Amino acid sequence: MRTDQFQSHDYYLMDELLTEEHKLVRDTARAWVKREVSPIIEDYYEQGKFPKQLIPGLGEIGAFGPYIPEEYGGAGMDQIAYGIIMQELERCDSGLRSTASVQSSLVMYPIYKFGSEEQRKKYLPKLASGEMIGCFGLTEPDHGSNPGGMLSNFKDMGDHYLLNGSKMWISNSPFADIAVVWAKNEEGRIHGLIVERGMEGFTTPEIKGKWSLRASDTGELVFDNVKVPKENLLPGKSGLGAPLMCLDSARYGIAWGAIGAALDCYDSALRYSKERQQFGKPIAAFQLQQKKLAEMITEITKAQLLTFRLGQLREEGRATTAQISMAKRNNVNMAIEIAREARQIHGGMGITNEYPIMRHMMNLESVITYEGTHDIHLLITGHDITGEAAFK
Ligand code: TGC
Ligand code: FAD
Repeated sequence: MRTDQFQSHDYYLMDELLTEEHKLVRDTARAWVKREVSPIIEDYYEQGKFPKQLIPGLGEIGAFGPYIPEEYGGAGMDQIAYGIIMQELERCDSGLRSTASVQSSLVMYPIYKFGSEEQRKKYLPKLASGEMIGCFGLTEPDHGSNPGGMLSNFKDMGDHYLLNGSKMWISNSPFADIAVVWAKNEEGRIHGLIVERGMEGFTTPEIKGKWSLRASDTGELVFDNVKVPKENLLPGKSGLGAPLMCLDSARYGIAWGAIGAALDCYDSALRYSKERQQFGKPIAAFQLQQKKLAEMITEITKAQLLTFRLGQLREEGRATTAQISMAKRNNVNMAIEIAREARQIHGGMGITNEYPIMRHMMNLESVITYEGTHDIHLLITGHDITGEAAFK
């Protein structure tokens, strides 16, 4: 069992920008992660399972719907607090952060933003506590980066909707109680529907054989003439813009989360470089290793500044999709590069599960692909600065 020796790094004194509440949220989340998750994460990663016993604890630290108002069971916190929690979770494992991101930004957010009052009251408090787990179905086998081309569809049958189609690569689908599913109506307009486990014709096969995000369960959603009650349609918004708004929120959380993974790799590499002796001195004394470490902390610090400002803009309702894309793309790429360098600093030990490096590195290969690939986010920036969309 690995002892979690993590100590955070704050080169530009970012702590001074945080409120007392932010610090409390961070310290609570960090202590919980160290106590409950770090001792078991390697084991669950090897088994390829999400540790479901952590779900109530995630609810207790406010990781499910941190910014959802308290009247619906959320924690009523601000966007910076949301980001801080995502950072603390992903500092331990991207799969842990994934579960909180999906529940908060891809399930609770659309129900809160586009749901009816009855839907909010029925689902949000249970999702906030973890009594109920949700998943988000946008991607399909043949429509990943291009979700607008989706084939999943529903027909109005008078007293219910009839849903057909399938979704692929869905985080938490194998055990989720509900799925927020995006499908087209007879006019080809995209709507969100809440599909509940147990509805006839609805299955959630697990995807096996992942080398990445192994401590997170991923699966499909299959709809074979599923009768969905009419009151399960999200009435507040239709069109591709609705799921893309949810992605803005989740991508923002990932931008923070990736800093957590990078900090963990840097922290481990710094400690190892001071302890490991070669040629009669610590490897930290060699210029080549110092270059790696100095560049790591520089990139982490730049990402911290970028992301904190993004959080302020988001809190003011001014962050654009393109700004969020820039942060998600930059930070995940930064984290993956740092994981690779940290792996080298650890030498042979870096490939073992005594250190978290390879696990972070493999996780980040999913994070750089989901919620919009590295290339798609570059194209979003390109579109924003030139006015020319190069997707099609
Ligand atoms: P495009 O023509 O640009 O837009 C379609 C309509 O949507 C509107 N819109 C937005 N509205 C609100 N908020 C936003 N952020 C919006 N972005 C766009 C837009 O104005 C338009 O409206 P209208 O009225 O004109 O129809 O759409 P496009 O088809 O060209 O696609 C653009 C593109 C490629 C950028 C987009 O589709 C995209 O982002 N693709 C990547 C797909 C993706 O990120 N999938 C993620 C799936 S979920 C996931 O990965 C969860 S992992 C979770 C985990 O475990 O953490
Ligand atoms: P593709 O879209 O087929 O892309 C393949 C390659 O082509 C990429 O490099 C891409 O950048 C490139 N490409 C595509 N289009 C263009 C273009 N126009 N110009 C240039 N290059 C292009 N989805 C959900 O809905 N819910 C979830 O909970 C969820 N969880 C996930 C969990 C995991 C572990 C993973 C791996 C994925 C998850 N996804 C989820 C799906 C994820 O969002 C998609 O994998 C992602 O959007 C990319 O789609 P794709 O895999 O089909 O790749």
